Amino acid sequence: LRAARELGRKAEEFLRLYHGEEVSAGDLDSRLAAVRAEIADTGTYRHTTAELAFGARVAWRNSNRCIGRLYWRSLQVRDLRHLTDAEDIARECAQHLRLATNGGRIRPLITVFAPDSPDRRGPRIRNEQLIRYAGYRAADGTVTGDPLNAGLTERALRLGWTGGPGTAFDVLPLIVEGVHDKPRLFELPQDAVLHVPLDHPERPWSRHWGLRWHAVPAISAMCLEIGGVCYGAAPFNGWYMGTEIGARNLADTDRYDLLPRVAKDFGMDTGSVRSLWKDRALVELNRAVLHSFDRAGVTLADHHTEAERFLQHMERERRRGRDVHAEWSWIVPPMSGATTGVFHRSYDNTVHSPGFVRHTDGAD
Ligand code: HEM
Ligand code: NRG
Repeated sequence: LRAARELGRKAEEFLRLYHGEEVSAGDLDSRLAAVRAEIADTGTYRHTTAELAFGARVAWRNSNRCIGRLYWRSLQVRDLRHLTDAEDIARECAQHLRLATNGGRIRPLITVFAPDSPDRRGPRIRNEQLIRYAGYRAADGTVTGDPLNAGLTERALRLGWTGGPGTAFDVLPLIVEGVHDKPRLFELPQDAVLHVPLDHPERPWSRHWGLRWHAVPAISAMCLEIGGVCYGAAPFNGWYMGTEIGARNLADTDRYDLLPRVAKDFGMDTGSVRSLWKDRALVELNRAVLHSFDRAGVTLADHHTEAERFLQHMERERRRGRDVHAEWSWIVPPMSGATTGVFHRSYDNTVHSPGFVRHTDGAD
């Protein structure tokens, strides 16, 4: 009963927000009465398609860690709430990737599967992102591939995955829990995953290095919470900002750790940190990422442009009478921070609903 009261309160708060912002929403009082009756009757309530789309877009708008929020209104929403089975979900995750990739012109997109309800947990996707590169840990502790995903890789192997070809960029299968199922494995069809081969504009890396990254970052293990309803399987994507790949995924010492190799390729003096070889290698690696995505015709933001857009977003929201909340340490890019405008100010990090939240259940 307390849970139902709490849900009713959250539903009302969301519906007031929706009807306050969208003139096309119709009569608030009659909708509130219908939702209250539905909660009393069933313990939960169903969003309309329009409420779901608005809720998902505002969840993006409320993502304090996201620098890419200028285009929050343009998020495309696929309403697949009728799907609860692992197999259907895996198939539609692949289709999500095809639609989002769009031949390289990346489209911001979210696919929403069945929500949790009071009597049963909804489906879950256990991969942090739809596309993740395997990290195979050897007996001596060294990892082939992405060390970040070593745990997920072990989990897939325990579930019966026979492993990929053993490159540093093998795509992991999806681990999906349907409503009635134990976790099941599904390989992503090759045509659903676009990879961008990485090359440096002045060095012939592509000939020997075999570096690549995937075109679409699709976060798949966060819960979309709208008006007290939790959509635990709701993968979403925008496009990459170059530094995510060049200054973190490929550069962090506990990820692909490529800075020493890049520095050597350029003949930099790696004997002393005071040569700033790490900083110089970072710039070259990030130039390679921007160059390669441009050459492949795949959407990718640079951190200077995306930071400008974020400040534009803050200004536009202010004019609409809304505050933008943000988390400084996530908004400021991981290289050249103070060369971007987002560095030189502070932000209110208050969390709002609708939003994307991290599950605590069954991560491994
Ligand atoms: C985080 C950029 C679209 C929701 C981030 C981060 C960046 C970013 C750079 C920080 C990631 C990190 O440091 O690991 C962008 C860009 C987009 C975009 C360039 C292009 C359109 C979206 C969309 C959504 C979204 C469409 C949701 C509908 C989030 C969330 C986080 C985040 C929830 C925090 C993730 C976490 O806590 O791990 N974004 N984003 N973003 N973004 Fe965006
Ligand atoms: N840093 C992570 C991805 C986090 C989300 N970034 C985005 N999201 N751009 C990585 O894989 O490097 N998005 O929805 O576009």
